Amino acid sequence: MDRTIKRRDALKLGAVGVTGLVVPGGLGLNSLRRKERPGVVPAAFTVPLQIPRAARPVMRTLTTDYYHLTIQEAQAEILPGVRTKVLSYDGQFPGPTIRAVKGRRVVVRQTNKLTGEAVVHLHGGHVSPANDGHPANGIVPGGYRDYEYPNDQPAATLWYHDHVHHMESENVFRGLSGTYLISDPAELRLGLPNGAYDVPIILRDIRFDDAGQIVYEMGDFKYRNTVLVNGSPQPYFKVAARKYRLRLVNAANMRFFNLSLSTGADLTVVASDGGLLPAPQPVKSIALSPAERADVVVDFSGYAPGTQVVLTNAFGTDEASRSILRFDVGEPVRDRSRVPATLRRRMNLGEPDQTRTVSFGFNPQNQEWLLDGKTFDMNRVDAKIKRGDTEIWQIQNLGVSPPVPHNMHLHGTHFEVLDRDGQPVAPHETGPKDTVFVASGSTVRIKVRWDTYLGRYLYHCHLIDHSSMGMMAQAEIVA
Ligand SMILES: [Cu+2]
Repeated sequence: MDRTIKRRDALKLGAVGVTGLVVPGGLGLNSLRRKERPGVVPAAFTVPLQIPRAARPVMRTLTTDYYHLTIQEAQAEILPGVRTKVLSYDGQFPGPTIRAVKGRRVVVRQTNKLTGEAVVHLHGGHVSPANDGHPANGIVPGGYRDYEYPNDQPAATLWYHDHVHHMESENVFRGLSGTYLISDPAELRLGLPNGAYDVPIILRDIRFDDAGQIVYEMGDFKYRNTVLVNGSPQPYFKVAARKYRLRLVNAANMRFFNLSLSTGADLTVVASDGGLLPAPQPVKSIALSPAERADVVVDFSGYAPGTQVVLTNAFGTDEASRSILRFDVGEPVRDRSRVPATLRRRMNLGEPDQTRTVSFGFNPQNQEWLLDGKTFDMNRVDAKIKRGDTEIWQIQNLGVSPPVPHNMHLHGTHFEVLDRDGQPVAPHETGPKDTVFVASGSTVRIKVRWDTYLGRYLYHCHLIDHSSMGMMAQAEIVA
């Protein structure tokens, strides 16, 4: 505990202007909220950004990389000097990064050493239903399951996480998620920043008790007040004065982020959930709902060594959740990377064969979150879809008061977002997506096709506490 300080003191330190970003009146606001921020949190930007280690294959053949991961309890040092009990893949918080290459199969043996069931979903993976982490296929305590991932899809930032029904939100909150990155030769040829300059930035929030242990409460969006970046609160990241590819992953259960650079410089979006956009899109800010990803290129070459650039979150509720990561710019280094004007061909799913409407709702009598008026039943098929058919989905958030946002995640495919309430969508939503934000009272139209496997895939709200409570359904892909 000696290297940690109480939040109260952290606020004082913040107020003396370490970041230069403390807003007038901010302290007063934080004082009011102090009771909602239990636990011990270090002063801003005192811990280095952790880069989750890459998983090492246990065996490589001509066609396949084999991994063994263990789902287990572990102790993680999230707050300096504090051992926090987490759930983990291989003892890592967040889980190890799996690096796959298009066309090379990956097989992950997941051994469950927890006392309850576990099941692993590769979010954004085009995998068969048997390997998709359906909650019907749980791994019993002491058991294992081999997940086969063909990686027959374009380069993309995916992530894997738990999907046990009713437990997924708690399991993910306690640590069961990690990134899974697919690269491919076409993407490598583009010359985007690579290697040490290609960095996952995994964002989430967490709630601690006074002893620095995780507190999970279903549906709690109020007290999960500590934002973590790659598992640390408000880290700093020493960067060279050159371009970086930052793979932004919203791995939070319920929290939305709206990200910008404190200097007002552009974030150049190059990819979304399912991989590259047709063309790079410079933006001043990027909003990500839970489970959405966006890869951005940030160019630090214009800053003098010693410059501090903060990744800010306009949706933060206090200084610590608004200033979430600081880049400390170092010396310039040779940078041969580039961002070409064209990245890939635009998705073309053709003319739609049919239109389907799905709706997010709520039953105030029993407080149930509903998809199409129903709570999830894994023995029920909610949508029969012909393989190869192109469908338009009109996804409605029917709205409640006060308004609650949702988002839609489809398993087993990627889709094109057509419009939101008839309006064009944000630049990062113009690429292949697997999760899309649907504001209260809003309708989003997407175009989608499942064209590979037959069988059952989930679709659900990815405010994962909502899906845990039943805001989930399943499609059956039929011949
Ligand atoms: Cu929801």
